[in-house]
Amino acid sequence: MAAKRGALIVLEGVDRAGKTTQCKKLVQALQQSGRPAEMMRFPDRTTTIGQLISAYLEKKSELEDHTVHLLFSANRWELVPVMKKKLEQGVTLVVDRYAFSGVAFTSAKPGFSLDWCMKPDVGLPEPDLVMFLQLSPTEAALRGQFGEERYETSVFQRAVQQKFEHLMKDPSVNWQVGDPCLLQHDS
Ligand code: NYM
Repeated sequence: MAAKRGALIVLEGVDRAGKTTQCKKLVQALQQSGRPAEMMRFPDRTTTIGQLISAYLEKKSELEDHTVHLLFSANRWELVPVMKKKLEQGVTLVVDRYAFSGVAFTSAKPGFSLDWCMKPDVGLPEPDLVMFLQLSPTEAALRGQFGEERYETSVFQRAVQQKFEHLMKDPSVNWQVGDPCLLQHDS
């Protein structure tokens, strides 16, 4: 008998919202409850495309804004066969960022419409659930020591947050908003 399809669960949020920690905890909790689960993350910096993206994010290279947007999308598409296979095998995928980050980050740059930004990702496997980790302004200020990567400034992150808020109005996506501070408690 074919395995029941796994669920595709995406965690989204601005930088430093705690997505990676929550993804790991969720995978652990699913596995402990006897469900096969694995974590994935985008960008996946291990592929050839991912390495181009990583160099750009680390400011070791410059890429034209449309070009890097398409590379982020291509990085998702190149992993689609793997994702589909695992989902069909019954593995639940917990994904740290997906196309929503792609749209929110690029459309926060001047001159990019949401519509244009969304087009390259049309047709990707649709998530069953997208959890948005909402960082409170107080907590964001505490975590304000951004790293060295591109996009890690308060001004840009605020613009990204607004784009996410717009995307969350789409009723065709199963958005759930969570507070990472509350979620981090084990109780
Ligand atoms: N990012 C991530 C994009 O600009 N577009 C995308 O499609 C995706 C998936 O890359 N600042 C941005 C968001 C983050 C950075 O950081 C990836 P991290 O720490 O690897 O999640």
